Amino acid sequence: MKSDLKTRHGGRILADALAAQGVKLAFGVPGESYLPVLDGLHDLQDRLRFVVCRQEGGASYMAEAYGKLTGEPGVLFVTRGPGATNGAVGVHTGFQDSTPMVVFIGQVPNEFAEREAFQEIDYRRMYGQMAKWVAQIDRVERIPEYVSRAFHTAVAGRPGPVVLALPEDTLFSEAAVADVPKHHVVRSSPSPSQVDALKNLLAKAQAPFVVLGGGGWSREACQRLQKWAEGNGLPVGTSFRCQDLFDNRSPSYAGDVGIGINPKLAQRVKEADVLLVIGARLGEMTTSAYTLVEAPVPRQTLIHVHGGAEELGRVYRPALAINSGMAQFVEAVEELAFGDSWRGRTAEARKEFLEWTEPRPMPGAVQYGEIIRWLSERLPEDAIIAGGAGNFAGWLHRHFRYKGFRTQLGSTNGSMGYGYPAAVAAKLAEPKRTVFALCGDGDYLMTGQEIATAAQYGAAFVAVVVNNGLYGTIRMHQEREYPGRVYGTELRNPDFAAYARAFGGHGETVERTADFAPAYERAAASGKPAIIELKIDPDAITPATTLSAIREKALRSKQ
Ligand SMILES: Cc1ncc(C[n+]2csc(CCOP(=O)(O)OP(=O)(O)O)c2C)c(N)n1
Ligand SMILES: [Mg+2]
Repeated sequence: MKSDLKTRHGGRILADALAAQGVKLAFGVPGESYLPVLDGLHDLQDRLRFVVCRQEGGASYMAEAYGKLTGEPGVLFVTRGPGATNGAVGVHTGFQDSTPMVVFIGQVPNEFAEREAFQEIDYRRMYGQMAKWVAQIDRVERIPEYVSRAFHTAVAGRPGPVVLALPEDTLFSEAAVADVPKHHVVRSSPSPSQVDALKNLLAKAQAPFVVLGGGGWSREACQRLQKWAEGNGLPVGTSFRCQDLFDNRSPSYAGDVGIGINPKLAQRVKEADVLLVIGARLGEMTTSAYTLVEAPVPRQTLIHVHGGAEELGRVYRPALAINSGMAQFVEAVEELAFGDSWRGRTAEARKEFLEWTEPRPMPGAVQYGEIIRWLSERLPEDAIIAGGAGNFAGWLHRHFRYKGFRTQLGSTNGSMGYGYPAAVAAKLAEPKRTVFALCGDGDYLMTGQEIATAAQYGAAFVAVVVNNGLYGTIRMHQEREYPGRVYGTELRNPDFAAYARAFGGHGETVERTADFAPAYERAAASGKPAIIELKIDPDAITPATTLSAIREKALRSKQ
């Protein structure tokens, strides 16, 4: 049949391969290293949109957020050397977040390989630790095979990023090859004996606790798991920045097992006799630096369910290890019933959650916790909340109630600058849903120029920039370790509202709590990318304490 195949250049073969994999959006910054790909994409514009961004850091976060939101691999194109290095942050984020991604990087022509040619890097070595698989496509006729493998690998087991380097000669050469059909999502299921073992362990439990997290979930799997947990009166927590895996309004929801955890919840996790961990990796942030669950053999009877076989037993030696996809696990256990004996403890945990998440007064004219609570009630149930990293996010984690699957986009690697581009990607992927971004002043300016991308593609959403004039998180640690010796943590900021307007967006500045709601309504109605600068008192460093209190305590302890 070979004779029926049309001859195409490598760029077109690649573009067609992406279309065959079902790709609808790709993000990137162009480079002369992959011109044939742009030429190939040129003809597919009605099916596959290439979103051109302003810096590869933002572009890579967009691809990551797209993968996280949709479950389909987020696709990123960056040029060699500088593009590849700028784009690394989203790949690292995707790796730690178990997000499917396929990243394409330009590469020097094979005839110049290994000479340290212009912008040459060996991506296998550079990305080796941040990706599930890194390869280089050296022969044009093998492009469909590599792309098919890349998509299969990105979504299989524990999802994650895959990197493919594209030497110039591969892209410019021509071949007559067939496309490969769309990838399968390969996930395993629990065996009947594992389900029996789980049943026996849980049946004996007096104080079980469930932690949900990680990648590979679906809306339906979350809903069915919630029904099972509620039916059995099981208490459920969510791992760091995975708060949207369980409706926070459920009587079974006990809170966020992440950074700045409710001490009462931490105690519950520690004292659980059976800890059922579904999908979470049990990383440093989720375990409060490996104290809630001790490595390598936890005190709790640990049932660990994970999509990646290699993850099971890597840090923790579980009593029962189940290698399974999330939906497959839910399907296997949802008929198991355990009676009502856990309900009393779950109701207590719920009460503690409600107490913990009540906003408390903080210094200054802006009560930021109340604003988050207002947003939690004002935004539609399916609104997507994208957040960056910094202490400002602590209020979001504590006071916002996530109501359903993929209403949260965050970086579990604590990577600053994530929220804004993640929101751009979310709005482009799901234009009908309300999108909201929460950024810090330091955090926002890491990728804030992507407001140009939002304006260019008509991604209208509201972003709040919480301005405390500080790299506040670092200042907090600085005051704790070296009280009064402030250095390298202060910021002199632009007028963020004017910045938004300069890009064709809408700008607001809020300095009092009561002004927030009308500013939000104006911003949301503007139909433009909007920024609300929220000026908070720099002393209000966390939802629970002040910088001055931290400094005084540290000074006292050093006396
Ligand atoms: C890309 C990146 N660089 C540096 C850090 C270290 N870091 C963590 S939080 C933080 C400060 C965040 O500042 P801001 O966004 O203003 O939030 P705030 O803590 O003031 O609320 C820094 C520098 C990081 N997490 N990610
Ligand atoms: Mg700040």
